[in-house]
Amino acid sequence: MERTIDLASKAILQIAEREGYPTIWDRFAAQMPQCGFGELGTCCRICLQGPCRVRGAQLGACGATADAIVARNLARAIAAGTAAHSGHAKHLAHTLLRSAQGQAADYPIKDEAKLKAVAARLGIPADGKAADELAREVAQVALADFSEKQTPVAWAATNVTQGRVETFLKHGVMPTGIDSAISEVMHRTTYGCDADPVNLLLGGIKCALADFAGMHMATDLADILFSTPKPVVTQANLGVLKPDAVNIAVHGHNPVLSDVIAQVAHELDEEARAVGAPGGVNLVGICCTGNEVLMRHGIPSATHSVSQELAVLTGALDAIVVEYQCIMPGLATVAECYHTRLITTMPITKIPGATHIEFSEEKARETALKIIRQGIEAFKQRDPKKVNIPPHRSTAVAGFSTEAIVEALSQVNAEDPLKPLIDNIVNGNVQGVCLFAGCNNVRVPQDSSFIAMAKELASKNVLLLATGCGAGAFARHGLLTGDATSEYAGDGLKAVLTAVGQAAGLGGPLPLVLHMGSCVDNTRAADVAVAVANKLGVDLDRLPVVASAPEATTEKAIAIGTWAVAAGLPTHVGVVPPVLGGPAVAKVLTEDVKSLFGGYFIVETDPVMAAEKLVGAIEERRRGLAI
Ligand code: BF8
Ligand code: SF4
Repeated sequence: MERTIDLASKAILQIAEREGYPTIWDRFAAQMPQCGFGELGTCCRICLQGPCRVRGAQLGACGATADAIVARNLARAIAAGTAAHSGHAKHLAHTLLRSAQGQAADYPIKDEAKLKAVAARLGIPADGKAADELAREVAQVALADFSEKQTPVAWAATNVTQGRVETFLKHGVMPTGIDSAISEVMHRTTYGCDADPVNLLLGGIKCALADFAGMHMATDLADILFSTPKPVVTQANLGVLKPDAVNIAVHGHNPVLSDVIAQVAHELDEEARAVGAPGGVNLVGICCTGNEVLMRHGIPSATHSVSQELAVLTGALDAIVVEYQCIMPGLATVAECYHTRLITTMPITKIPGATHIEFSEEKARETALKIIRQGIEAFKQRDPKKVNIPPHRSTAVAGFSTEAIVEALSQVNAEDPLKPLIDNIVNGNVQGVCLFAGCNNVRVPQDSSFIAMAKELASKNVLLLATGCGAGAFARHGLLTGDATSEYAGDGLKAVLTAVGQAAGLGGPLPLVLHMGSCVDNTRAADVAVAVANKLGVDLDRLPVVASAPEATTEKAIAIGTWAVAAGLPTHVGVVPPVLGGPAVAKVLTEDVKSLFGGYFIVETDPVMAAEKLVGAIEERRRGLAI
């Protein structure tokens, strides 16, 4: 099977092969054949009598059915994804609180307008309060959202339509605490608890809504602390590494460290020059923390997800600074083959072979400078003979927060910014909207499904949004540009993107795909959908809006997909999740859930077929609205 369709990745993989350096693709091949029970989701290791592996009507030793085992495993995956996203949010809530209490001087409130908007949404009066006071109240409401309480999680209940709130309450899936939703899943899936597959899935959905809340909170608080993104032009792919600069990559998810590194990196340009790097310090991003600094600072993106080791294999990366999530331990192995310093920074993410420099908000700036100096030190050991930077890099226009999209639309209609979008959906110029999210997956030739689906949907006049590593795939392949709009968009979509782009002063069309940020920023796309639904006076489950994770990998992606379904969206997954061993579970997820929430999963590994199915779902929604 082809490993990637990205030319830069192909070039580096050839070097890896020649030198015998192992990557994820080699280790994945060595795993073959993978365990059939695991693939089907019917392996249970929940108690010490296991592992139990069941097929068909067989039962685990305790009597658990295949469907119960599959549903338990799925619910636990959702809980893990929720824990990751909301752990990230909780971290930011603590940072905001410290900022408000004057204990984190490096974290001033950068976006007071966003602070006020978030406070208003939460029902916190802002009148006459200083920013710090308001920030403290917002941080306290955020932290209170984690524990069990009598009322719904504020970030879940205030960021969806009223119709969704009622639906969630009706089906008993409105979370009343983010951490408690996670621990409830762990409780009900432990030995001898919930054995009813449907009840387990509803528990998973409740937890997924806690995931939505945590993600939305992470986005809101990051905007307050680091500013809300605006359109920005940058570059993407391994060609953003520079032979004459100290190249430092930030990798992981939380901007609490990477944003500070982005703020101070150029202060050490002279030190970099002094060790023989005339280009100074060149900061690049990997994965979602890369997206965070790309959206707010225009920091170029080196690569994402499955190809992260390849950044090291260029021989030009001097340091790779990580915090948490999606950081492959394999990075330490490839870093050993070069001079690259792998630097871990968080107490919950240490990797054997890495240098650990613990990060704290109180000493953010100081730690950021110390970390950059590690890269400058490492540069001295760089072997120019081992440097192979592929020439490939693409222009990428990013920074499309909800606010930035509304701002662009307001250039067309200042009084009623959503009207041009809604009018064009109604008149069919824009048939619908697809949010592309999620990872690359070693099972899929890297980027292939994203690119094939996007071209197909764009030609059918579907407006495309993207986040996470999906946005990275589009960036690498030049789809975050107005040129891509001219080349691939259908006539109606092209006319709309051109009109808005011109009005917004871009001198050409908006990009074919609007990059909305990191994975937690999927909630920005949800905000757009909620605003459109409220304006139209219909609920989310009637909008011609769909979601797709064509190359999904992580438990976080499973949690996101699940809340997208609960939010009412037809949601495509391009890799087969481990649920097929539970036929009742598979049927609930792809069919029956529609009658409860309106959304449902579409599992389709062929990208062209997947695009067709999503167009079908959009057409069905359009018929429902009689447009
Ligand atoms: O949170 S898309 S591989 S980096 S999980 Fe991870 Fe998947 Fe990338 Fe961002 Ni999201
Ligand atoms: Fe086996 Fe039941 Fe234990 Fe799972 S919980 S390992 S099915 S005995």
